[in-house]
Amino acid sequence: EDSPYSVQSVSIGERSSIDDGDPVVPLPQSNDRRWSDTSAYARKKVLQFWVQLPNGNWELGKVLSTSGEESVIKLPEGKVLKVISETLVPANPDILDGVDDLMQLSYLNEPAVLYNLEYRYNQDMIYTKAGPVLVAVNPFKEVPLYGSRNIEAYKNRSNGSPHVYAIADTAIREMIRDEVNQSIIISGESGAGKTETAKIAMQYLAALGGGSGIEYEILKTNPILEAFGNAKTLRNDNSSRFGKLIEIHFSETGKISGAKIQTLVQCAEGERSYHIFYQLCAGASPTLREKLNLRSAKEYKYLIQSNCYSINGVDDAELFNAVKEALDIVHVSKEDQESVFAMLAAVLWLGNVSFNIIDNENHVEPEPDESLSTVAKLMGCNINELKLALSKRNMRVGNDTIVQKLTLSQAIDARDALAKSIYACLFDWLVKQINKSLAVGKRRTGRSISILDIYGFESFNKNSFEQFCINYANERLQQHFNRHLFKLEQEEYIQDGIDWTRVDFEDNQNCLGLFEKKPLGLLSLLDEESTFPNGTDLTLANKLKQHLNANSCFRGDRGKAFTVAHYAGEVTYETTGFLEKNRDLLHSDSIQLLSSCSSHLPQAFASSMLIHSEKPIVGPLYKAGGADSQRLSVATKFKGQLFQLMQRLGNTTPHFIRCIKPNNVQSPGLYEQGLVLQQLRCCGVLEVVRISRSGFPTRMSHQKFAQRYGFLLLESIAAKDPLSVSVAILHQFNILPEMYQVGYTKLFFRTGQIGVLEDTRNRTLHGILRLQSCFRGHQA
Ligand code: AD9
Ligand code: MG
Repeated sequence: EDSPYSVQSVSIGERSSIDDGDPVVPLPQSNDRRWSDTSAYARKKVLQFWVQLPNGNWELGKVLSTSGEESVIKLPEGKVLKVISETLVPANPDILDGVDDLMQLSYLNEPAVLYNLEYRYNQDMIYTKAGPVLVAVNPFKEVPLYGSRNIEAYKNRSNGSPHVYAIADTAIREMIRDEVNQSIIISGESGAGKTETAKIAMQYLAALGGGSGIEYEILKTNPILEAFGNAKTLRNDNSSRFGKLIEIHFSETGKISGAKIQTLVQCAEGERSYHIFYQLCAGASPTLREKLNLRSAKEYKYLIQSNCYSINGVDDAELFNAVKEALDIVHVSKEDQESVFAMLAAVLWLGNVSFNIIDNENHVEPEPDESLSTVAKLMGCNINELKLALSKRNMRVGNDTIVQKLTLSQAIDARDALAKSIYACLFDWLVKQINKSLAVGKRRTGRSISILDIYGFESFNKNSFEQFCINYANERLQQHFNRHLFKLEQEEYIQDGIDWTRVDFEDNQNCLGLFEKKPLGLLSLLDEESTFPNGTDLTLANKLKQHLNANSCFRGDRGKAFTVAHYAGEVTYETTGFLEKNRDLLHSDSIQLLSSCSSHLPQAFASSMLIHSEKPIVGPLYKAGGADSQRLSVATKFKGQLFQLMQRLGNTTPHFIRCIKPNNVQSPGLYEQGLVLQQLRCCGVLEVVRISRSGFPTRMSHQKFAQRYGFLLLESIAAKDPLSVSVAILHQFNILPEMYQVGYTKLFFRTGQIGVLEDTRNRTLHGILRLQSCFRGHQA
């Protein structure tokens, strides 16, 4: 699709008169012809139009005159320009400024949507509905939309404006009404506000389902997971480096009974390392410092690489105390907490281990200094075994084992791989402890609401393995979104015999196939190449090109690059580093070292690393307890976790929230049209509004409808079958024929229709209840 920003040249003259015969500079053709309301017919009726300026932004203009194919347009500041009439996009009347739901717009086009969101954003109304989807624009400042009073207002439905609270409220109600598990799926770019949105949703659920105290524990998982899983990046000071699904369980009485967290493996590191390292260095007590031989952050090589020790407005020492308190609350014992901190210190000290070259083949041994001895002490291992693990490698050749000395770069890799694995295991271990503490009690109903906070689609100038994984995950989620909103929608209409002109929608099955097909898909080929000792980034690229060129979503590029046509646009990946990042570089010697440690955490880590699996082996084979244990490639592990996630989401009713980042500088009050538009397109918001509005998004079975509203009938009708009752209700309430359709089994309504009925029903019910209590009062 062409970018709307490929506008070449438009002259905007500051002129008082318009008839001086300047040559007309042609604007490019409108790039988006999907909007029916850009038709010539629509154009005739409107007074105001959107005009695209050379910088890509849209401005509102009035038509002064039209001759032939061209129109003369006046912009707000009196500027006048000539454009090709066809490129004008009709604007909505002023009374539609800032509507709650984009579906209410008479003219539904990109500039109208952009303008509506901006209009609301400028008044701190950061939430807007796009049909069934909630759009949230990051305010980058505190907005007065949260807290107990607002929660109360959504709970008793006195506030009807779009909000995360409203979504959470609907989820709870539907969970109870339909007895179906729900999910709230939050997506968006880095820094768009997903994690904050997830917390806001959790707050609402905790407020409504609270009482047992477990909700407090659940909320306290946030500071822990953020300390250990988030880092400062260029795009977000508090960027989640992992994806998470938190499943909140409810009891029969609608109270929270427990929760379960599932994480999606951690992605690339940030500009600064994980927050917890800085927090530990800044906040540890003198006793703890001495125990861990702890120094200031500036003395650790892993932390000085970025030269960024603090974050504006963040007090690391204070946060450290908050993390400790949160760990208390989720029942991680003081001893375990100390072990956790010891592991963190061990990772930091490992980074300071240096190597000396001992022969002329560049083989090395670790320097026997304070770093090395501190690591050994913290992990509880023998210093000589640590030395060996960092300088030698046992290789199995047939039935023999040979010992290979490591060169400097191999030793550094081994050291860093060990540090990374310890950290990754520590994170997983913590999640496991938290899950134990939150374990769903016996009174479980099996009903739950899951909140998914996952990194959004990424497309940069240079895209690597991390973007490859992230975008693959998003492709899966998009399919979930599509399936739910479009496919199911259509199928349901057709099944129920509703007159429904088929709407085409993009299915991304082909792109998913490109990733997942066996044996000739991106993931399989990547794993295969990763097992070849001689595989390189170039051989990988060539292999992909050789096998995948037939797929229309794939294109081999020059050198080591390839392009995938994702649902959100094309992304070109550089295979540089793919194999290395996909292989698990941890040596069996390092795992053996961990299992030999006297501290219990390293031992637990060692056994968790040895996964018994049928999956393809990448990296060396390990012997443990007599059985061959295999370690998975990063991509395979990722895919496995993703499938687990999707499986959990599969049986839930989803609610979607799309977070939008209005600028790249994390500043309040700055709304960049181009940036917003690109995100709206990436997450399919525009498409979904168009399709939802054209259909009948609300539906109810005849039976349910008759049951729910039948008592409102003023006159009793002869036939008592649900269909007849339903039709009688529709007539009584004067619902216009174009606002509903009667299917074989269900009624289908246009947006907003059922609201009227619900209101009447609630009013009537309240009336009855009041009468009853009056009556009882009299009796007494
Ligand atoms: V990433 O993919 O994990 O890098 P997120 O999770 O999408 O990203 P996050 O929720 O961390 O972004 O939001 C980034 C920052 O935006 C926060 O630290 C807040 O400063 C700011 N933010 C986001 N949402 C809100 C909000 N509703 N109110 C106020 C907000 N500030
Ligand atoms: Mg986040």
